[in-house]
Parts: sequence; C-alpha cells; structure tokens
Amino acid sequence: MGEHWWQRAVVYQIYPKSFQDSTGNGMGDIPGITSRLPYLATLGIDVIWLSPVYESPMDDNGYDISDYRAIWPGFGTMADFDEMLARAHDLGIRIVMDLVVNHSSDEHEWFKQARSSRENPYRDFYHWRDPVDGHEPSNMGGVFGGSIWEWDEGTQQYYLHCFSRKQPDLNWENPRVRDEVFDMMDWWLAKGVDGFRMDVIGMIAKDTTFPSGEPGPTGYAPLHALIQDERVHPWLREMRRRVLSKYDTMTVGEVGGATVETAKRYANLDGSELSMVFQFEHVGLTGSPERGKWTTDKPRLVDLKRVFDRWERGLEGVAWNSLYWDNHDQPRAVSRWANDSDEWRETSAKMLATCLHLMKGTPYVYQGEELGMTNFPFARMDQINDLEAHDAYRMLTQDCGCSHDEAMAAMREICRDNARTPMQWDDGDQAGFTTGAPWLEVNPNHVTINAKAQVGDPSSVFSHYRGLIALRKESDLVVHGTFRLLEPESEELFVYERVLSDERMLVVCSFCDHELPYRVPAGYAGAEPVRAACNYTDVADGIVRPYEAFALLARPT
Ligand code: TEU
Repeated sequence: MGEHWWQRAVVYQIYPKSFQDSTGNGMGDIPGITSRLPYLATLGIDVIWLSPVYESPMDDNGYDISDYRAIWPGFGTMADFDEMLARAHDLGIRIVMDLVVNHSSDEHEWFKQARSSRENPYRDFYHWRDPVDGHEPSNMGGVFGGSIWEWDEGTQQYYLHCFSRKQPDLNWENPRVRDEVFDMMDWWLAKGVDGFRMDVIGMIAKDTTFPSGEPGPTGYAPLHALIQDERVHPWLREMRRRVLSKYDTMTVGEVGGATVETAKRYANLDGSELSMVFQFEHVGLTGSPERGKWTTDKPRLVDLKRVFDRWERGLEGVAWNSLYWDNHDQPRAVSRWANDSDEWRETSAKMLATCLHLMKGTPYVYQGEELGMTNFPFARMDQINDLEAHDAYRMLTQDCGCSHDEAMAAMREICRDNARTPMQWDDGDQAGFTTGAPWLEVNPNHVTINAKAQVGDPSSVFSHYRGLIALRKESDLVVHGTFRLLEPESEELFVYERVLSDERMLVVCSFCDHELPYRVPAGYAGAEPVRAACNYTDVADGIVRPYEAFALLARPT
C-alpha cells in the first residue's frame, strides 16, 4: 500500500464566524479567510477543514443547513468561495468541507415540504411518529437537552431531532435521501473541493423502533441506545462507490462513540470507507452521570495516555488516526490540557504541540491553538452565545442544584464558546478580527497573545508549530513509525517511542510545573536532539524541567 497524501498532511480547522471579518459587521467571512491564506501558508499546513459556510438560519452557527449548495450571505457569495478555493490551491492548500447530513435545518426546503402534509413526497426524508398516550413516542433526551421529539401542530405528529429542534434528523433509511446527499457531495467535489469532514456521521443510523430507556436526573434517557453505528458502514461503502471513488479526497468521520474496533472499519487503509475518524475518547475523560461534561474536573494524564496508547497500537497498520487536542466543540487546548498561566502558557502550549504532532496520525490544529490562545474568563451567561451552553446552564441551575458561580465555573472550563472567541491577529482594538463590534467578545489577553507578535519570532508558539509541521513533511519516521508508550504509570510525564526500521525517536513531554528526575533509556545515550520538538534551548541531563518537551533521534552507528 502506498502513502496517501493525507497521511503526511497537517489539517487546520477554520471556524469561519470567528476567523477574520472583512466587512466590519463583527462576523468572520470568506473574503476574510482568503486574506489570511498567506498566514496559513507560512504556518505550513496542508489542508483547511472549513466549518460550515452554507446557507443557514444559524441556530447552531451553520451546523443547521437550509441549502447545501449555497453560501450563507453573511459569509459572502459563491464567487467568494470559488476565489478562496482557487487561491488556496495556488498556495498548495486543500479545502475540506464540513458535511452536515445527520440533520438539516428545519428551514431546508425538504423539511418545509415534509411538514406541509403527511402525504408530501418529502415526508419520509425525516422521522415522524404518532404520539403514544398523548406524549412523545419515547423518553430519550437530545444532545442539547430536552426531548428528541418536537410536536408538529400542522400534521399532528412528532419529528425526531437529536440536536436542537431546528435540526431535524434526516432519514437515511430512505434511498432518496442518500441520492440527494451523494449528488450534493458530487457537486462540491466536481467544483474542486478536496474532501469532507462528516459531522456526527456515526449517528445517521437509528433504531427506528425508537426505544425508551432509564431516565437520568433531567428526566430523559440517554441517547446512545438509539444509535446503531454498525448499520452506518453499508451506507459509507455506498458513498465510497457512488461518489468518493471518483475523486482523490480526504474524508474524516466525526464518530463520537467510535472504539478502536469500529474505527478499523470506518478508517480502514483499504480505502473502503473513510480516510480517518475523529474519535472522542480522550476528550470525554471527565464528566459525571448527573452533570454530563459540565464539571471542572481535569483529565488525569495516566488516563489520557492509556487512551492514546490504545488507539495508536490498535490502528497500527490497519486504519488511520486523527490527532487533536481541541476544536470548535472543545475548550482551548492549553487551558484544558496544560497551563494557561502567564508563566507557563507558552512553554506548555509548545509541549502539547510536540506531544501530539509526533504521534502517528494526521494532526489537526484548531484556529488560534498555534498561538496558545486560551479559554475566556466568562462571568455572565450574556457573554456566551452557544445554544448548548444555555441549555446546560438551565440544566445545571434547575435540575442539578448548582449555584450561578458553580455553573459559570463549568462554563469557563468546558463550554464551546471558549474556542469560538475571535482569532487574535494583533494587539489592537478587537484583535484585528473586525473593525466593528464582534459577535462574541475578543479575549482580553489578545494584547499579549496574537499572531502579529508571534509570526516573526523564532521562539514563539507559532514558530514551534511551524517547525513541527515542517518536520512531518521530511520525516518518514514521524509519518510511518510504530508507536510505543513508555512510563505508562507516570502521573507527570508522557513518554513514547517511534520506530521505523533501524531509526528510533524518543519523545518526552512533562505535564507538570516542577522539575522531575528522568534518565533517558539506554540506547538514547548520545542520541541527537530533534530541535523542532524541543521547547527549551538545550536538553538537560537527568532532569525534565516544567512542561518541557524534547525528542531524541537514535540512528544506527
Ligand atoms: O458535534 C457533535 C457532537 O456530538 C457535539 O454535540 C459535541 O459532542 C458537543 O458539542 C460537545 O459537547 C457536531 C458539531 O461538531 C457541533 O458543532 C454541532 O453542534 C453538532 O455536531 C450538531 O451538528
């Protein structure tokens, strides 16, 4: 099997609403992205994953699509899109679109037709059920809180929505839905886009008997028993056969419940389904049955290592991994996994980069991560836009007995808007993101954390990312070497080894703010430091310093 281009690639995720505004209306847009392509070329990334830019009522910032073949006017026009794609390709950057087809918007023409009457030919594009004893047909709760069922007065039935009520679930059992989705994908690929990130693709197959379950503290049963992800595979194979096989694409499936075993099917290197999956195990290490993810708990390093180790070894030679610390649904990497204090932010952000980028798989950089952007000091709910957070605030304060302060502490730790504050381009007013009033507040720390200060500075977090991205391009060991976890029981050090024929690399990352004694394993004595991986100017003997990262390369003598 030869190398696929996406195995050596680094992906950069853009959340368009927060990246760069070109009009002064306070929201990012496509011409804004085009103007920043040279910045991304300097960073050296290969692929942009573009969060949705399609026509949308913006209930969930574009993850609720009302026309899959049109651009939301707030982001620009189709001509702007074509221009961005052409300029990106000129710079050797590919663009992967977000494909959100578990659900559409309730304002999509298909849904408008579907809800117009029970006899409408689009009715079966969605899931409709009669009431049971005058209630919802089942007691499951959705991802954003409340029931998964919404009553439609006009046609006297409920429709299914696993996310907000403005995101009705498409019925993939209906072959006409698949025809429409595949035609639409073909249309974008023929236009020249380079692939798709597939939103919650593991959720498209449901148990259509719609069972009930044991209710939790909110009164609703958890959603997972509804999902039948083993039934997704035939549809993905159909998608491969009918659409993807005609193009050279990168495809990444967002599969929240993926296990190493199921990922071997989704992301098999035989190319039968997708290029890789985005799994959630390492981002789901905290939380509680009562409060879901809304706690202030920090993940334990031993648990984190166990998860990465299992995925790295489990997929070896069979399927391909994606590697990420954060995205638009997660808090900021340096705040979540390391230390965002003034003292350790830069050092620990670089350490996280080394730790992730030298593992096996395709690394993802979420906008601003390459600057060490941090969580936001939210104090009030009116500073938060995300619908998920507002549902959670109600749940925490009404169902779980939390005080306002406790709920806000959870928001500061884990809410999605931490990652959605505007990109910090410079230290000026609104961080160079907009000349108007930004849709979400700019983090006050943009005066110190910003691209302008970092791009030309060889000691910056940005330059560290740039170095690691360049290293992957030239190193077969980084791309193809096998992974072995060392020191699995250490609560402070993440140590691993990569091996490719007679070359070996040791990667040592400290997740703590004090010095530790550490001796490199025999075999690495006299090995050469990998400069791009190191966040201190030298490699010390016998100790690891706070949040230090280094790598050593041992070649046969
Ligand atoms: O997210 C899928 C998903 O399961 C999220 O609900 C995620 O677990 C949650 O945000 C963490 O609390 C995708 C998109 O990435 C997300 O932005 C959308 O809101 C969601 O699908 C619906 O399209």
